[in-house]
Amino acid sequence: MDTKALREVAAAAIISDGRLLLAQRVGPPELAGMWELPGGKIEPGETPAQGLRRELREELGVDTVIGGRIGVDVPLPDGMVLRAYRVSLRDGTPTALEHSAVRWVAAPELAAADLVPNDRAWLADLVATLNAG
Ligand code: 523
Repeated sequence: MDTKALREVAAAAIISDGRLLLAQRVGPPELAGMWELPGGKIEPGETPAQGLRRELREELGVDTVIGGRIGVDVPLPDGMVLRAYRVSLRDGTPTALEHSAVRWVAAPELAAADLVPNDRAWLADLVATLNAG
């Protein structure tokens, strides 16, 4: 039996001025061109917050503050789990260093966006958070 903890992929709901940051994936082919909450795999020895801050520095060139969870756990293949966190910007302007583009969306544009399938699980929670803000 596999006794290892679930490997986590953490994703960032970066919210600023009532808008959410979306990033456009470059791959794999079935996800290329679709929009996601940026993030990535947490490495062994990292807390989710440490790993997500590292990913956001690498992918967007920003310094961030990682907050609480938003939305459900999304099971991924290979025993991984995808989790979203509320994130605020501390320093820098998000830049697409590893994505093809980034954009800020308010609730109506988010609802209409071509999101990667996994991230659609968080849509209602994200829209509610934006509308509350
Ligand atoms: N997702 C996903 N949504 C989402 C993220 C950040 C990731 O569905 N918002 C999925 C896509 C992959 C897996 O989680 O199946 C890992 O994400 P990836 O490829 O962005 O993680 P990285 O950047 O750590 O991956 P490698 O550098 O390729 O190891």
